[in-house]
Amino acid sequence: MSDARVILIAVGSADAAAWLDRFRAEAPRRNVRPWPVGSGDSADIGYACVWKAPPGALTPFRNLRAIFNLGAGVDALLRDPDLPRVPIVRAVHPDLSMRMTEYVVLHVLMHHRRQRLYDAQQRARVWQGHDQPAASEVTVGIMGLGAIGSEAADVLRRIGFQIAGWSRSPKLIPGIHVFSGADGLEAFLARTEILVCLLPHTPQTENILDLPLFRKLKRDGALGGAYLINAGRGALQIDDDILTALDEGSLSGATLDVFPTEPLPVTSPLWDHPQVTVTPHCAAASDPHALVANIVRQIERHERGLPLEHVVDRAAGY
Ligand code: NDP
Ligand code: OXD
Repeated sequence: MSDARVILIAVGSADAAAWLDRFRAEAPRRNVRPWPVGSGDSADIGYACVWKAPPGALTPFRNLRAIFNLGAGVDALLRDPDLPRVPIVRAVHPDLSMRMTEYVVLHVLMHHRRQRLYDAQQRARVWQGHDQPAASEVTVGIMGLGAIGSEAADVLRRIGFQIAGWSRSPKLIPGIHVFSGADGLEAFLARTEILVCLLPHTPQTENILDLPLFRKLKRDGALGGAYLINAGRGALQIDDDILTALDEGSLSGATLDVFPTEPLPVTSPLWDHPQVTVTPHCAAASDPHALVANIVRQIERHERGLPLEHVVDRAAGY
């Protein structure tokens, strides 16, 4: 009878070897194996650390005790109909939250400080300044106030922006005007000039970033228009609605890190739209050097009978 303590690394991205090396360094007395393993060894696998593995990859492991998702979003994992019914732990770490916060702050300031306009002026050798509202005159609205959204909100608040937030459940966060649920969405949008989306992809959030939503944003504030930043998931947004909103003026600019189809097809008009900034789902990479020690610690805690942290609520989808 196996005691199922082997750690499986099932990573389908280019950094698979870096994850394997890091786990071997952090858990030197454990057997750490890359996916796929021979069928004779599958009973020994107790823990699976997963990112971009093919659907069904974990089905053979009947003694699995927990799955560790090496990113924050578990939408891809939960789409696997054969995923074993064991606890799923997602990546929550200050390193990941801060990388995302860097991205959010960079792009909020890019819109706030009209950097795209100054870039265009530089190319045309135009020396002309424009009105610059103070951060305190501008409201940034953050959809999703979880591990990442709450960190980004805090940093933006300290820069001086007015911050509104929207989450599923009500919250009290000092200095942030929090709205929740479907009932709170309109009031949240009505005060938001720069909309930052950091929601997970669930059945409830799919396609939430659509034309009717963009039309409810505040356009007559200090910035004189509304802006979108989506670094959550591509399935939250409807690309054609973003283009329509830009054309009609409901949006004055957009920064998109994620797309319904990734990589973004070369034929997409988003690539060369003058008001759109495209980045290739790179807002925050999970760094093995930051994350692995905590996963190994969680495995050790689990084996001492202590609860796992950051366990995904499968019914809620995040
Ligand atoms: P969390 O689970 O900590 O937070 C999710 C937040 O979204 C919570 O505040 C939650 O509300 C809210 N939420 C979920 N469903 C709804 C809903 N139906 N209506 C309103 N609010 C809702 O996740 P993280 O902050 O760790 O990560 C967020 C997402 O960021 C990930 O799922 C992933 O998709 C994305 N991401 C993208 C990266 C990139 O490189 N582009 C990198 C890392 C993450 P409540 O607080 O009430 O539960
Ligand atoms: C994540 C991501 O969810 O990188 O961590 O997208």
